[in-house]
Amino acid sequence: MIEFQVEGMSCQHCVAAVTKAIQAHDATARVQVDLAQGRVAVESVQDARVLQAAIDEAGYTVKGAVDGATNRAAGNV
Ligand SMILES: [Cu+2]
Repeated sequence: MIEFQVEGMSCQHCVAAVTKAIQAHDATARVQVDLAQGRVAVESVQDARVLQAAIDEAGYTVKGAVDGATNRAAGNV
């Protein structure tokens, strides 16, 4: 799992926009947004840089990314 620190998200519309942007690159991605913390947790087989670019393209600013403890997302299911 990857956690992004994202600036500019303020409402459920933003949550939906970010989720859609990520799922456009990986339809099976699991996205959890914490509006109060400005955090987007993503479980995806997609590369972190691609996910970051997707969030960026949606109009939000990625301030940082933290790779989760175990990177199960990288393995084949
Ligand atoms: Cu919004």
